[in-house]
Amino acid sequence: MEQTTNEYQFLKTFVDGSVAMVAISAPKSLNALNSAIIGELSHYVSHLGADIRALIITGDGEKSFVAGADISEMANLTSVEGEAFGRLGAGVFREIETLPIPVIAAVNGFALGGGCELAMACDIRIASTKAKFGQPEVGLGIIPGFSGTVRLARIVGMGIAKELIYTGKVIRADEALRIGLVNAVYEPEELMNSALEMARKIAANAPVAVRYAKTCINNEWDMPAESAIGFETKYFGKCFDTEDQKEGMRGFLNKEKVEFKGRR
Ligand code: CO8
Repeated sequence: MEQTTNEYQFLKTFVDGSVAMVAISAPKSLNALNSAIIGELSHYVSHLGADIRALIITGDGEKSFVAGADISEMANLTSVEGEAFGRLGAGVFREIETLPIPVIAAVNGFALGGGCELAMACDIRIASTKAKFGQPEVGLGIIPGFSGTVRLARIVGMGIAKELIYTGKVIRADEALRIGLVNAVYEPEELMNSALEMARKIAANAPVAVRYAKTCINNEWDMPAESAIGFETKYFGKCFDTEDQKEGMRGFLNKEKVEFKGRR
């Protein structure tokens, strides 16, 4: 991927065609998230180009994805300030979760606390064999504050989420795979290529359809079945208003490879 110049202090940004990648880069703290980094991440995801069809989030360096929220910034917070810091991080993670394009977390090392929560805000998580996951907050006298208590149970189930959060234990990539926290595990040198390959595959599909699929999955999750089925049917119908649908089906019937324009 080609690195792009940017105005950020803590983000390295890359682009490869319609795939973008951002690496969080704060080497002195193993990429721990302080409010400046959270602000930069928010700015970056809200200014992605309209031509970008998939985003990869990773951590810079060999050792860490994100080692949590920055403990030195949190140490002296009051309850009001703590709530504000939680709202800041949770807000950006929700922005990521609801981006109109799929987001892949390529977890290359420590994904602890806020790092695990960042990965969980992404649509898909893949990891290197060196990755380590955990929600160690209760060992610091706090609880997960960037939506970990919300998303972990939704991803791995209530019982396992409670065990991980109450014990604060750190698990390896193979265990994360076993419990469904990550979709796949790769050797470290294969991780980024695998993320890129997955992102390119997503980017080659009809962008509006991918966006509608994400909207459906995200929104139907906690709806009653009848409403969820109705929601999907509505979006299924909307697909037939798109040029991509006409082009995709024409290509299939004529045995031609189609390049989707992402047009409604
Ligand atoms: N915050 C600040 N600095 C950190 C963090 C962090 N989360 N993690 C690592 N660092 C720093 C270390 O202090 C150290 O700095 P220095 O070199 O100045 O001493 C440097 O990074 C390197 O770390 P280590 O020397 O500890 O490296 P090791 O390889 O020995 O250990 C670990 C790596 C296991 C990752 C270890 O650093 C560690 O346990 N880090 C903390 C992990 C953690 O507890 N994360 C959760 C934080 S809490 C959180 O994320 C809550 C999210 C919700 C917030 C809600 C707000 C209200």
